[in-house]
Amino acid sequence: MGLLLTKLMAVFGDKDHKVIIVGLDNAGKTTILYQFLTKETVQTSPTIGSNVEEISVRKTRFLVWDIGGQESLRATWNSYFCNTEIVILVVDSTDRERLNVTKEELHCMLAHEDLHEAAVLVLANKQDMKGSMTAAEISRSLTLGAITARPWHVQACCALTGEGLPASLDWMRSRVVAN
Ligand code: G3D
Repeated sequence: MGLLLTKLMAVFGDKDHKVIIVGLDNAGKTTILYQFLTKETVQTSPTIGSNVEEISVRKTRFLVWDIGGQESLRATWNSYFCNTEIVILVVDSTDRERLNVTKEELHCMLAHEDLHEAAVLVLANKQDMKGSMTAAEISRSLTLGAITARPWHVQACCALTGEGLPASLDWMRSRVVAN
């Protein structure tokens, strides 16, 4: 009965589902968050501290925390982990040089006990740019296949046009409704 009630609450929107957006600085986190909200491209400045916004997807509500990605701020990421249901990792698909840093940050973060239950959505952003890596390349480089104990998904997208973002929201909704 309790489980049924929880599922119904997820479908009918009685609960906020906590989501964090992480990724290195300049990956496009803030642009994606505001695309989710407005479906318009916004002028951004580097995230200092965090932005939090509520997004509603067919009555399922997500409280989305955009956490700053500069090196000095990454040490504070774990203070946001508690009760997180979905981690969105935003990757600049043109940034081959720092993909290894992203991989290390991802796997270190997923080892944190507060994130053991969280699903992972990797957004391969900036697909509009020449020479960008494909979602499959990013998936391989981040060794996403090694994540076996939780649901994960990789989605190609372009935050400037919003391409790929509706599919991401659908996946997020399907995850929380499935739980
Ligand atoms: P962050 O929050 O991860 O630090 P931002 O990243 O959202 O501030 O974005 C960093 C820069 O990348 C911004 O450019 C933004 O417009 C750009 N950007 C974000 N997503 C895309 C995308 O899909 N394609 C392209 N071509 N650019 C993108 P500026 O010039 O303002 O620094």
